[in-house]
Amino acid sequence: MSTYTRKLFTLMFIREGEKILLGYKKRGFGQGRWNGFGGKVEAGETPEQAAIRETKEEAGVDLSVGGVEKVGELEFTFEGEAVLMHVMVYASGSYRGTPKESEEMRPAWFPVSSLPFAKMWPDDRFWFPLLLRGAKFRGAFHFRGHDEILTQKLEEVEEF
Ligand code: N91
Repeated sequence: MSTYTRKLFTLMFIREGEKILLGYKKRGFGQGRWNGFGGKVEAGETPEQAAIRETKEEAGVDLSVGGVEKVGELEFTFEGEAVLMHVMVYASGSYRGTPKESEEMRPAWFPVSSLPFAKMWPDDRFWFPLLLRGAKFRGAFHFRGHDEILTQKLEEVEEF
């Protein structure tokens, strides 16, 4: 039986042609890394609503019109910690507004052929290729600290 406390989070990736929008995390968990936009799912919110809200708060971009698609589910655990981060991953190809810096994130577009993996979470190298080719995926990564992956699982899935 698992002794983890499961907490629900979201990550959002906005793609425009051969570019993808990432945010440089200026503070808090994941500081100094390029991330998708997202955070905790609050009480009374669906994960999709949370993903749209967090993207507006962190990058100033409105995704409420064009629609978003769930593309992945990831679980992250950390040695010695009791929380399991259950992350719903979304993608969107249409947005309103111009990405702008917030207190938390500095957004920037990256060519999909040249992502800043050296300044991203180490698991990104494994599941990003699936995201970029439009596949759906499920994965689990167990970390020592924030830099070392101890165990990992990743599979492509047909549907959610
Ligand atoms: O946001 C991105 C691109 N990746 C990401 C990977 C992670 N691995 C562990 N955690 C907590 C992550 C958060 C974001």
